Amino acid sequence: MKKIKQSALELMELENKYGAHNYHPLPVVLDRGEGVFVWDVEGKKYYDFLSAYSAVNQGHCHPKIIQTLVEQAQKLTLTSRAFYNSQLGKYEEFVTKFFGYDKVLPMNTGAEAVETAIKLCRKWSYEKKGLPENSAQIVVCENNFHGRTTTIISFSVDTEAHNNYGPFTPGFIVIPYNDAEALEKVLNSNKNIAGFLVEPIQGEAGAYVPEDGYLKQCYDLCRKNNVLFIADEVQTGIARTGKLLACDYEDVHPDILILGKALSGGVYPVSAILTNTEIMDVIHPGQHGSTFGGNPMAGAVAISALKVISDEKLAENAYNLGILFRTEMNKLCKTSKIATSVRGKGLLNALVINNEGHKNLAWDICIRLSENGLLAKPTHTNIIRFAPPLVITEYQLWECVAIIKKTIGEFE
Ligand code: IF1
Repeated sequence: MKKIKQSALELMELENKYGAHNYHPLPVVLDRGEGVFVWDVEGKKYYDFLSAYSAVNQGHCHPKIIQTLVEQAQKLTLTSRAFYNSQLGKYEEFVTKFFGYDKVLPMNTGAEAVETAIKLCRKWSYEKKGLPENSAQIVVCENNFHGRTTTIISFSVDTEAHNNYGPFTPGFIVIPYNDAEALEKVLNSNKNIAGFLVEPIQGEAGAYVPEDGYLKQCYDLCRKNNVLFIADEVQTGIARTGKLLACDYEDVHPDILILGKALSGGVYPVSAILTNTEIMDVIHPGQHGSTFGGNPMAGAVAISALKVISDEKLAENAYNLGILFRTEMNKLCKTSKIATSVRGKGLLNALVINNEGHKNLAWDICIRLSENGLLAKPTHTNIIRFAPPLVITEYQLWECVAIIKKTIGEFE
């Protein structure tokens, strides 16, 4: 067992005593980050294989993004949308051209962007598609994760996220993920469907990758039925899966694209939805908004964060190193009794742990990984997600593969 110094213990105790217990963190207290590394309060250095749940794709404290943040912070931070500001229009032009859409609606957190997509989809369905008032249904998938608001958790099948938060928001139909036939069936039997909301890869479910062609099939079914295809790329977007968007693998251009997390490089909460003019224009002044959404800090930072993605070719790096990572993990799984399989795309990967007879094995492995200098977090008790910042080099990745193999070996 690693000895935890008093200063770290005190800091953990403060969180335990004064903070809500809505998380169960690994016992490390982080103090500093740079690129793929973070340091704890005792100065121990770790590879960060969580990347703040894929928010710091550009690496911790990327100098260009931080420079933008600091310069903008010294100039103007928040105006509200009661006035124009000198950054927003430039950002809106940049982000729409970057992703190939007509228009953007800026928000702050991922959940808010999902909420925005739901509201826009519903409004579009009444005003353009012509559904009867309050009849709109949005189809979602089992084991989805789209955020924590009351409406979003209304259609979560995760009991932890859902139970005892009712009454819930109606208007959602849950179908199995990775099952285009299920979508076809529901579209054929229900004429009040406005949209299909889907994660191109299910993140929280443990980097669950659907079959090739699934997204395209769903997209085509949506087209055929005049239903909006809404992609939640909050976690999969911004180069994480080896392409700018995970939907790019199937040449699918979602009707509504939802982004968050790495849109700011993880330095500031910036989220957005992107869509075409015909859909976006159903929202008029006063009908949706946010005090912070579209603020000048967010705009400046997001331009900088997206430039880093393309300038440093992070999608290509994630693509190539993802292949290397899964190849090495597959080799590990062949010889290991503990590591059973690896899945994922780009640098969003998950290792499945055989925890029969040792329920907390994945957690214990993560503790040992941290002692060995690599931070990762278990999900669903037997899955370890591995998602380093995309600035990781091949040399560094080999070092991390060695740490993972050595650590698993310690449990065999
Ligand atoms: C937490 C998971 C990751 C997301 C997708 C929207 C949001 C998220 C696809 C909401 C957020 C998070 C939030 C974080 C844990 C986390 C997570 F394990 F729960 F699933 F990343 F893997 N759409 N994902 O993944 O974005 O409002 O948080 O900005 O603790 O809730 P947000």
